[in-house]
Amino acid sequence: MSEKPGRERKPKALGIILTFVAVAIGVAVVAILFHAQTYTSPVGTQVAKSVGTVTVNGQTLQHVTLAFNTYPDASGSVDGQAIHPGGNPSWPSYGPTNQFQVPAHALVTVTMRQYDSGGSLNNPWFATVRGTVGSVARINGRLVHAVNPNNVGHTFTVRGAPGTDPGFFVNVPLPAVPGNNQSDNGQYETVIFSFVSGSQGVYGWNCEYPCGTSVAGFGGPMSAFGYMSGFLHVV
Ligand SMILES: [Cu+2]
Repeated sequence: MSEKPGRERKPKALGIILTFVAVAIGVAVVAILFHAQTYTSPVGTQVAKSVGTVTVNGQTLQHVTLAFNTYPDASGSVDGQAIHPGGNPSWPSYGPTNQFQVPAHALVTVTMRQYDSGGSLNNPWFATVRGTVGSVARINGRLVHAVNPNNVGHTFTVRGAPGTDPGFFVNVPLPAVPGNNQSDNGQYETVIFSFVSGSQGVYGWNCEYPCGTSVAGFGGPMSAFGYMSGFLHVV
């Protein structure tokens, strides 16, 4: 009689240990999968270059510049190295980084080269330039208020994180270059625009053109951090 409880206790203890091991493995797998989602560009955060001061609507502001591109693949162009080392080279991507830093309440002039092809926006609302100085962008030398909603490669769309400058919003549609999606034909559209940065805080930016896979074009590069999304740090 006295042996029986002992025999029962052993399998029970083993079961508890196995349960712990299974849970630990599960947690580790989830942690590894989440870690694989993190992305840091080989060049880190691009800190805007100061180029002096400028007067905007009668106010003297610090003037800074940023320069980045959109590519039909993630295998260009940080000194010839992949923007996403070990990532999905066939996915379209912003580059060379997805993290930008600008001063608060400064004029930020962005110069972009858009190398990707594209198609139709889900919502033509994003074909209009919004939140830039004069609500315009200079595309291949021409000032425009909007682009053809059926010929968009990507958009650069910025809003504050919850609680950060809720009135801040910038949307710049980037016209597509001719050619097949995901193939770099070397052609690009030059897109230049300026906006006045908001108050200090973290802002998120993303693309609103369905350039991804599955989920109506909003999966893959559209949902994996770092290809079509990132942060604007206003300091
Ligand atoms: Cu995109």
